[in-house]
Amino acid sequence: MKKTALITGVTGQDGSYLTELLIKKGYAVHGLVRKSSNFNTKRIDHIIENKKYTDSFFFHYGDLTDPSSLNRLLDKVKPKEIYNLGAQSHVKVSFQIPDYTAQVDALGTLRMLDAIRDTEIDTKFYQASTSELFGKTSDSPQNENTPFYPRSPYGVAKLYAYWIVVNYREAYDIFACNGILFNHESPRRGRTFVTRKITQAACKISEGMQDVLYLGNLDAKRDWGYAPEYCLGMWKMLQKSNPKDYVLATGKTFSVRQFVEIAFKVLNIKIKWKGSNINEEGYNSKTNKVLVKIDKDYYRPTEVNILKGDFSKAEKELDWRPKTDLEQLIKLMVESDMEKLRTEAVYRQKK
Ligand code: NAP
Ligand code: F7E
Repeated sequence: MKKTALITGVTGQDGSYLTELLIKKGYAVHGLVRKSSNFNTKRIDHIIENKKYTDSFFFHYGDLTDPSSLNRLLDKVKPKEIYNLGAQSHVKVSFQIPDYTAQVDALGTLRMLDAIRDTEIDTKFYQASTSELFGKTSDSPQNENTPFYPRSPYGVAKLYAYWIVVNYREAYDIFACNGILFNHESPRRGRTFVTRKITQAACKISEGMQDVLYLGNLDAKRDWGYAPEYCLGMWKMLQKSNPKDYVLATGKTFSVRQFVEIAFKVLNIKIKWKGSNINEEGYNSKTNKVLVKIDKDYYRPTEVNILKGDFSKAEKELDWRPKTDLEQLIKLMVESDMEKLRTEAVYRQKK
């Protein structure tokens, strides 16, 4: 019999890679899909539509804000592993919808843990925790012992989720882990996160389909890794005999400005900068055309200035380490976005 796993957030970036990984490992994967007014399964359609996977992948409507849907699903599926990836995951948006963000990201986690308690199923639980917990820290690099200081409603909601996981582990002996993951990206990254926004815009600009890329804080620094490698780390956490919390990161940090430069460099465009703060502009060093401008609407009320993770515990105990460096990651994102633009152009021509 196949081992059964349940993934909330299965339609997201990580959910789709984790599904592929678990199916490859022989699991039957059950995905929680929230109802939307239009199709939201684009990232997993290649699995849903493939007849080869009819006995490996199943999806169920449900929502992290609806406890009865979670209880029913756990009772029906009785998964051996649960990956709680579902979230309102956009930090900037969490300032606009803080209550909803808390309902999904904080209380949604509590509801999942309570469903495990109520149904008394024998399972292992992974919580998608985040480097946003570290927020305004001055410790660098950050590891599992670094104090938390979240800087957004998203970060605060995930802080609640982190502690309720620890509490349920200690109070009810539930096998539950927090994966404290630093930013991880891919060609499947949502288009409003800064990496994908940049790679997509750089491609469109180089093809003459967009004039300018508008960004917010270019000085923010992040530790960016490659999403499929981080999904392998999630799985490794649940294969241990004792539940623990782990940081997954690359140990390197780069600014948004550097990310822009590398993305354009892949397309043979050298970006130079002039001006400062909201008047800073990035221009093509050959043509002098301005390609990057600042729009202060993309600034956040409170920012996380710099993150850099220490993954040594995961390396030692899980034999996990990142493989893809930032230049390789950006190259594969740019190439994928360029491929998509060309496919769409061919499709438009045929219509
Ligand atoms: P993502 O692409 O934004 O995916 C989020 C998923 O959550 C989507 O499937 C979304 O469904 C689902 N969702 C949203 N609201 C829900 C609700 N009320 N009930 C059930 N499902 C809901 O995020 P990701 O990048 O894959 O990240 C996965 C998880 O890791 C998230 O919890 C995120 O906060 C956390 N995390 C991400 C990173 C990162 O760098 N990617 C780093 C640390 C932690 P729709 O498709 O319908 O929107
Ligand atoms: O921003 C700056 C922005 O939205 C990165 C989520 O997956 O990782 C992600 O959160 C940085 C920030 O990701 C724009 O101010 C500048 O400093 O891509 P982001 P994030 O906020 O780091 C963590 C680990 C998670 O857990 C979250 O779920 O880039 N920035 N200009 C911009 N950011 C955006 N989105 N758009 C801009 O135009």
